[in-house]
Amino acid sequence: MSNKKVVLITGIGGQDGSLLAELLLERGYDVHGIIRRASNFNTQRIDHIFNKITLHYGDLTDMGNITSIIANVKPDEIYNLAAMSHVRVSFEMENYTFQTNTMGILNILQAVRTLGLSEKTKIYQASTSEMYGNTTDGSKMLTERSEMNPVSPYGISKLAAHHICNYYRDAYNMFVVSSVLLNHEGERRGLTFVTQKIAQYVGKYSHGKIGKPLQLGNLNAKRDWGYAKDYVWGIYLMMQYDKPDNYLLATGEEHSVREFVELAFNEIGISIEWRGSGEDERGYNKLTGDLLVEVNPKYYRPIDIEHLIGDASKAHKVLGWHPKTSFKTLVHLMVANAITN
Ligand code: NAP
Ligand code: G4F
Repeated sequence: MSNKKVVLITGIGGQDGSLLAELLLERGYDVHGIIRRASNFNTQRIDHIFNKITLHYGDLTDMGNITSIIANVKPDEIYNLAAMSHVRVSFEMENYTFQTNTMGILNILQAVRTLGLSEKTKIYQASTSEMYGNTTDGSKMLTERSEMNPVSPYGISKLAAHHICNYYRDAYNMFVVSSVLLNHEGERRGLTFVTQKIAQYVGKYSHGKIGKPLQLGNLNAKRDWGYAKDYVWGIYLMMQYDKPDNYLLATGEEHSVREFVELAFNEIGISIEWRGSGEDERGYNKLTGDLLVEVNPKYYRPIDIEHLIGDASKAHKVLGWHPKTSFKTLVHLMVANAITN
């Protein structure tokens, strides 16, 4: 029998799941992951490690399927990274968002408990700053203890999941960690999240692929944007600590969508000049006057969160976790990747 620790990662094909799979392979784990059946290949982010991991077809909403995977794999650690993770889409897919994000973790917890694995299997849940809602104007740093008033189906589904995790840890004495992650991005970020959308546009523009101007929604929104690799390291540390607890990971800085646009175009030597306001705001190349960015209300949300900024002191103190990548470096890495790929 192998001494390797066995891990099961849901959402292994996603941004964080693929980064975590690499990290755990490096640390000698036997890595298993759950992917969904799709009519096209959906393993681009894990193709380079395909032969080193074991994949299982599954869906968080399918209790029988999840239970049988856990029964077969008998993992030492489960990282639940699968989610309907797009906030705007959650307004259009409310029911499915709850089925995946809330019932999904409940299915995992119930499976572990009923299979008699409660003492063996540690469980990680990816919670989110969307759980806070509009509770700060940016002058107050969010912590693990801040008030939570989510304003999106996504945020509500994740807050319910967070409470389910707390309840399982307290009621059944299980090793369950639920951590609040502020936005984290990188080269593998999904194409419809704002940072990657901007980086990809700038990458194409640098190659002369000039179509219509970049279409964006709320330019004023501010986020605490970190680098996904740093966050995945923090997630790993939480699961290695001797007792389960909830931690918040953040950089402690917030920047607006508008600032992200400016820095991203700066990477290819373009300065942006903004003219107009609200739906009529536009971003021009300061030197040539070319129109580069337009506001398109199609990308507005029924309710948006204007500020998200977090204080990760607890993770610093207890786990020794610090984000290593600055905002400027993050933008640089994403644009450089978009230019080369
Ligand atoms: P992501 O790139 O969107 O990856 C999510 C993964 O979940 C994808 O592989 C997706 O599969 C899979 N998935 C979706 N629905 C599923 C279902 N019903 N059953 C099984 N798998 C399903 O997300 P991420 O950015 O890596 O985020 C990882 C986790 O952290 C998520 O839970 C997210 O909500 C949470 N989080 C992320 C951030 C952030 O800024 N990135 C911040 C806070 C919390 P397909 O590839 O087939 O779509
Ligand atoms: O990139 P976003 O879609 O990320 P959002 O909504 O903050 O959610 C991400 O972070 C959460 C943590 O806080 C995660 F839990 C969640 O899974 C996801 O990873 O939007 C960021 C901001 C929003 O205010 C949005 O209104 O950018 C604004 N925005 C402006 N124009 C846009 C666009 N967002 C998107 N996706 N597309 C736009 O064109």
